[in-house]
Amino acid sequence: MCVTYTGREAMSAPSGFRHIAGALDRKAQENLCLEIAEVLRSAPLYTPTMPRSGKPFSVRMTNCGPLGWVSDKSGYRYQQAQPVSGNPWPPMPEQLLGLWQEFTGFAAPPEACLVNWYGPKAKLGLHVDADEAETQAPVLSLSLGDDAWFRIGGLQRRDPTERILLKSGDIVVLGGEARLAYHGIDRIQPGTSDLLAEHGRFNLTLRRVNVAN
Ligand code: MD3
Ligand code: FE
Repeated sequence: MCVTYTGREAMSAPSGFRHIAGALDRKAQENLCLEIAEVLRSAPLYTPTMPRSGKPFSVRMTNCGPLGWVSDKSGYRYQQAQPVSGNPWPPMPEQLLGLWQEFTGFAAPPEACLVNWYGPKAKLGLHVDADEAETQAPVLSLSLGDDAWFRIGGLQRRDPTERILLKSGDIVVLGGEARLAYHGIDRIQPGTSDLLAEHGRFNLTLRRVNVAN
């Protein structure tokens, strides 16, 4: 862990965590919104359910790219087919492939882009992303729409956490130790952005799933 001093308090963030505030300008954000609208036409948002309990997530999801992350009563996994229609996921927009290259520098392209939609009341509990065989590749996250309080801790659930406000156009790159850190979204702040027609937030996470060779 590396300790960084912000002037007011010492924060202990896992190494390999990069927050690039304002990475995308307004025009780039608007272009991405159009691309997401296109993805949603062939892969509508669905409500995932928790393994075993079958309890619905408050976050709605879809994916683009060759693989998509899904969750239902039988568990979490990546798959080529959409869970509702059985169709393949739509292709990943070029703009996203460019951002992956620019911000991660990872040679192999991402295989999955998970699109999370947060309505005004949605949240995502503290969890670790551990469904990818490829753990050397970073994860790239991109926020669009309303501000969100993101929480990140350490490798253990009991480790101390800190809160970071993610705004529209921000990118977070998780590599190294941070790749396996506990994290989640406490809540969004409805109405803090006018990018989207409705109150809410999109988060896109780009991931390499299989080990590149
Ligand atoms: C830290 N998404 O999809 S993005 C997820 O805003 C997820 O929708 C949140 O957690 C969201 O799994 C947070 C930032 C993020 C993404 C992946 C991470 C942080 C991460 C992977 C490891 C550690
Ligand atoms: Fe996650």
